Formats: sequence, structure tokens, C-alpha cells
Amino acid sequence: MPISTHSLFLDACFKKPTPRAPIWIMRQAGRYLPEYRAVRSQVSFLKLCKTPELAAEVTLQPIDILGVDAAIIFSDILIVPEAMGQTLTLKEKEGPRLFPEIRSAAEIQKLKRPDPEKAYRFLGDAIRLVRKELTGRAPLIGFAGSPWTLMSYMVEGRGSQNFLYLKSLIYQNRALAHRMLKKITQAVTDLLNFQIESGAQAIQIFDTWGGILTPEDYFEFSFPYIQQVIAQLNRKGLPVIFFARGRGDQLESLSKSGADVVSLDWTVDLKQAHRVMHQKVALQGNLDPIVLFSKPAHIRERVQKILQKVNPRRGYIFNLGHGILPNTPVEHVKYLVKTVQSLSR
Ligand code: 1CP
Repeated sequence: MPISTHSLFLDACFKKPTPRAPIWIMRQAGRYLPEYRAVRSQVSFLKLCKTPELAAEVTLQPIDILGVDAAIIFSDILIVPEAMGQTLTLKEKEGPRLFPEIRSAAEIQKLKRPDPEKAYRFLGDAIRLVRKELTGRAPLIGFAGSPWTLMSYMVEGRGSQNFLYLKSLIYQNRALAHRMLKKITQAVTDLLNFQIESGAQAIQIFDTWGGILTPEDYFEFSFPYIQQVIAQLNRKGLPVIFFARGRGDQLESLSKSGADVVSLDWTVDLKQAHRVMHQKVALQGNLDPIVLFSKPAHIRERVQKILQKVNPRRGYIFNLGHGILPNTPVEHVKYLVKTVQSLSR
């Protein structure tokens, strides 16, 4: 009997021995896939997120097309700020926008605590649909942004180069920043517990912007809120993955978040991470997404190098160091998946 890929990913999360390394790809459902673009050409991004049948369809695409070992539910981290009261729009080229920007005590006061059953019903329905259609072929990952990463979009109102408003807020009004983070932490916890109740089998927390802070500020404004979220999950034995982008300077501390797995970007030496962290946590990552634009021989070389730095058959999940880029050649992504699946045996 073939070994179920189902247990492969979950076993790796818990550092149980696996016959090979599992692989999935951050942002694996998305614009680099023609099949995604075909669905997306018919509906807006938000409509896609909020139509369970369509969200389920694009969630399953990478399983069918690439043969990855885990699915991640199609949604976005910014549905939380929207449910808390901001208006979310997404224009081509411009990226997502949140309005009004939250920068004052009055705006923070107005932020709501969403009722997940009402605010994210579409997501619960999509999760149930995907679980039914996966029929155990691969486990389904639910996710959220970290409180700090969500705060960054909520204050700036969009992606940012230097986070002027966000950093000014934490430097000039620390207590107010914490008040906002507390509210976001509650909403993120509620969302993740709702995803677990709906059928998510693992959880990933994306701290995309923790790396813009000084170490002291990171341990004041980002890390403790991630720990709080994780501590408050009704986990029922399911694993939590913590994507800690840009924080390779804090490897030892990162293993103390309460997560089972820490996902690392490409600036980290995985060998060192393995040495410092693997006693406590499994590791995930850290291929530079741009490597996928190279020829297959180079992709293979980079995969080999990564696999040499960890134990590919215990507590390691292959992934990119950050999300896959829109123009990535699909053939190269298929090649990556096959290569990892054969070389890590
Ligand atoms: O079709 C389109 O044009 C929309 C592009 C897109 C997609 C495919 C956005 C807008 N979000 C998503 C889906 C998404 N986002 C998923 C599910 C799909 C999958 O992974 O297979 C996930 C997990 C996310 C998570 C997400 N959204 C993060 C954290 C991960 C990361 O890459 O750092 C962040 C920061 C966002 C915000 C966001 N949403 C969309 C964009 C373009 C952005 C980045 C905005 C910016 O910083 O400028």
C-alpha cells in the first residue's frame, strides 16, 4: 500500500520519522497557475474568497496539478481587518487596501470583535467542502496573519516600504499600540479556533512583518502576541506552524513560541537552525522563491543543499522561504515537487 501523504505532513510536524520529506508551497494557489487565473478572470479576488465552491476549487488545484503533500485553504489574512470594521478592496497592480487607516484611539475603540459564525461563514463552508473533496489525499492547513502583521496593514492601510505610521504609533503611543494588538489577538484566536472547528487539520500563523522591528520591539509587539494566540487555540492535537520571516537573528527564541514547526526564510542557514532549534521544533522552508526561475539543474542543486542541512526524514517540511511569485514557471514548480519527493527518500 502506498504510504498516505496524509500522515506524512502531520508526522513531520510532530517530528515523527517519515519515509521522505513532505512538501507544500506558500501561496501555492495563485496567479502562477493558469487554472487559478481562469477562475479568477471570472470573479473578483474577494468574491473568490467568499464563494465556498470556488475557494474549494482553487484550494484543490495545487494538489491535483503539483502533487504537493498539504493543501492550504484559499482565503487571505486581511479578512480579519475587514470583519473588524475596515473596508477591504483589491485593485489590480495596486494590491489590497484597507480603509479607513486605524491610527487613533477613537478608531481603535471602534474595532469590532467579529463573531466567526457570521463573519467567516464562507470560510467554514469552504473548509468543509475541501475536506470532503480531499478524501484524505492530503491534510488541510488553516491560517491567519500574526497580530503584528495584521496591525501593519490596518495602520498603513496597504503594503508599505518603511511603515512610517505603524512605527510612529508604537514609538509614540506604546499603550495604544498594545490596546490595538490585544483586540487583533482576540480576533485572530477566534478565527483560528473557528477554522479548527470547521475541519482545518493544521494551522499556520504568518508573521510576514516581524522582521522590520528591532529585536527589543519584536519581543514587545510581535512575539508575545503570537505566543498568546497559540496558547489559546483549542488544538485537539493538531500542529501549529509559525512563519517567522526576517527573524533569523533570534533562532533560539523562535523555538519557544509554542508552535510545533517554525518556518524560515532563505536568509537563515538551515544547518544552524537545525542545530539550535530541532530539539524543540520541526523546521519548514527555506528555498528562495526566485530559485524557481532558474533551470532545473540549478533547482535540483539548491534542493540537495537544503536537504543536506536537515534530517529530511524527521521533522522537516520542504517549502519556500516566502510566497511563490506570480510569474513562476509551472513546469519548474512541478519539477521542484518531484525532485524533493525523490531526493529526500
Ligand atoms: O488573485 C489575485 O490577484 C490576488 C492575489 C492574492 C492571493 C492569491 C492575495 C491578495 N491573497 C491571496 C491568497 C492568500 N494570501 C493565501 C491563500 C492561497 C495560498 O497560500 O495558496 C494566503 C495564505 C495568503 C496570505 C497573505 N496575504 C499574507 C501572508 C503570507 C505572505 O505572503 O507573506 C499576506 C501578507 C497577505 C496580504 C496580501 N493579500 C494579497 C496580496 C497581494 C497581499 C500582499 C500585500 C502587500 O504586502 O503588498
